[in-house]
Parts: sequence; structure tokens; C-alpha cells
Amino acid sequence: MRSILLKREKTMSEQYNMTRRTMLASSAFVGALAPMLTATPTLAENAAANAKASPVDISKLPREKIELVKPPFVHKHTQKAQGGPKIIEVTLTIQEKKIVVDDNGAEVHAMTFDGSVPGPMIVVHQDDYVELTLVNPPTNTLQHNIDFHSATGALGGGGLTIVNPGEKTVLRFKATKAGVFVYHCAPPGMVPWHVTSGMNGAIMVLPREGLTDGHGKELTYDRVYYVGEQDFYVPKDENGEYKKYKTAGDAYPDVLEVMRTLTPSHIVFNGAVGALTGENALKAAVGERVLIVHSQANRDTRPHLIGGHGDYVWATGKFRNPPDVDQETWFIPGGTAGAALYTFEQPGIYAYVNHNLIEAFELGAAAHFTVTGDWNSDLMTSVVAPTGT
Ligand SMILES: [Cu+2]
Repeated sequence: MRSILLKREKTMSEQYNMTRRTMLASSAFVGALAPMLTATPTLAENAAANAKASPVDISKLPREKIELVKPPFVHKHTQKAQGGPKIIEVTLTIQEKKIVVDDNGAEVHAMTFDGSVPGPMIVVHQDDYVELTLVNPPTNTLQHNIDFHSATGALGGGGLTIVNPGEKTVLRFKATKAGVFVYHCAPPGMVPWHVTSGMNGAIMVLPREGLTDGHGKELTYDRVYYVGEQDFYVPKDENGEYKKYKTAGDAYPDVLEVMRTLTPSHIVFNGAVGALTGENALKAAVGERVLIVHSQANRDTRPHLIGGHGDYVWATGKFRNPPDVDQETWFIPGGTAGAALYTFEQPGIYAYVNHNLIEAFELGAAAHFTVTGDWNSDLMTSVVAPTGT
């Protein structure tokens, strides 16, 4: 028994790495994941074969090009679909870049879609086709791809989109399920490293008729914000200072060691501690209906709006389910995006947090809403101001 306990099983990453090396050496390989790994190119081949065998004539569908914007903002879109399904063209350019993730200068060699953590949110309607151009510029050093949780087949597109530096690829998938979904990089052997280096984002697939409460009532929003929660694993030196590295590759062995503790050094909203607080606070006005989309590609989270509520909440983000109403805190499992709709009723500064309060206040998972408007004394009033007894 003891020897079994001491003999650590190979991790998924190690098996992937071993298999990749073995595959490169063109020799036979063993391991529990071997069938899955050999299946990857087969999946890609199957997808290509199926596409040839039963072509879908979408040549007459209108095309629309979307210019993505940096989170927490979301590109212009209509809440109800106008006309029939379209082919929505979008481009994501992968950027490997060093970012600073807190006020003390802790650095992460981030991997990003379009330069931001999280990547931009894409909005389409159910049954639209998403035609994504994924660009890996020659200035990058690593192989990447993209797995859309909203897509069907070929590892969410991951099996068809592996791009080396200097390459690009175009993937088209049909958005058949309505909801908010995570997308993330998932290159063989390095999935969690890329995801926890910032390489994730979200897509919102709206029902063609827009959002409803599940009982026939239309739900619309005046503003939408995209909050991407990110756990980082920055190694420390013997003095407890965050270590700095020249490249992502240099950092990898130490980062992997921290990752295996499952103890993040930072848990932040939109790439850094304070990225959505103070001057960068999200804005709203009393009476405005605000949709907050919140994704976490790797770890569970529990959003809470201090002093407010989730009027309508799709905690796991899928719009064919009726939303929960009047929520205080909602649970979003790792690898999921959720959505909450709230009409602000009081002015002031609200903190929007991960209500593991240690993660919010000590590690960074907090944002602010600055809300303008008139105070409603019926909802709350100070009867006796704090005073000496
Ligand atoms: Cu990647």
C-alpha cells in the first residue's frame, strides 16, 4: 500500500507531454490517455470528412463582421435577432505578453486572446454560425488553439485550431445552444498552464427572441458588462517575494509547482487586482437593468453584489433554463460562465465580489459599481446615526 501511495501517478500533463515526445519520435507509446490522444487527429480528420460528405449550404446566409472590444465592455449587438441566422465573422489574435497583476508589481507572462485577460466577449444569436479567424503571430513563441464550450465536436474546435507562431486558422461552428459559455486555449500537454495564464474568454449566444424569465416575460438589459475571473499562480522566492522571469518558458517549471498546490497567489477580475475598482469602476444609474456576465475558466466562484441582488440569475449561464430570482449569491462552477440581471435601486458604490471573502479582499476578486441617482429612503434610512451611548 505504502509503495502505491509513494509512487505518484503521472499527471495528465505529463502523459500528454510524454505522448507528444513519443509521437514525435514515431515510436509506440503507452498510457491511459493514449486512445484519447491518438483520437485527436482522427477527430479532426472525421470533421473534415463529414464536412465533405454532407456539406451544409450556408453560402446564401448573410455575413456580419464583429469588431470585438476589450472587457468589461461588450461590442454592439441587438438583443433580439434581426432576420434569420447569419455567419458572424470574428478574429482573435493571440498575444503573449508580460502583465502586472497587483500593486506590488507581481508579474505574469500572460497568454491572451486579443491582449486582454479575459479575452473579449463575443455575442451572437442561437443558430448563427461563428466563423473565427485565430491568428498566432510570428512574434509569439508558443503553440495555441481554442476550445469553445458553445461548439459541438473536435474538442470544441481545439482539435482543428492548433496554430504555431506565424500560423492562422479559420474555424466555423454553429451556435446551437443559447447561453453564456467559456472559451479557452487547450494545447496538448499544456492546458491548465495556458488557461491560468489568462487564455480564456466568453461567448454569449442569445436566444433569437432575446432573454425571457422562462414564463413568457421578456427580459432586456440597458447595459452589459463582462467580468472574467482569473486565478494566477505566481511563484515566490525564499524571501517570500514574487519571482520574475525573462520568458513564459523560464517560468513554467516553478509556475507548474505552484499550480499543483491548487492555491492561487492571486484571484482577480479582469486581469489584475483593482482592474475594475476606483477609476475603473463599472458604471450604472438607478433604474438601469444591468446584465453581468461572469466567467471562470478554471475554478469555482460565487459572485455577490454587496447591497444588491441578482434579480434574475442563470448561474450556469444557459438561457433555456428559467433564471433563479432574487438571489443573494450564486455559484458558478469552474469552466462555466454565468449571467445575472439586476436593476439598481439605490445610488452609491457597490462592491461586486467573489463571496469567498478571502479571495475577494486578500487575493483580489472584487469590482466596484458606481451608481448614480436618487436615494430611496423607503428602502433604507439611518434612524439613529452611529453615536456614543
Ligand atoms: Cu494557448
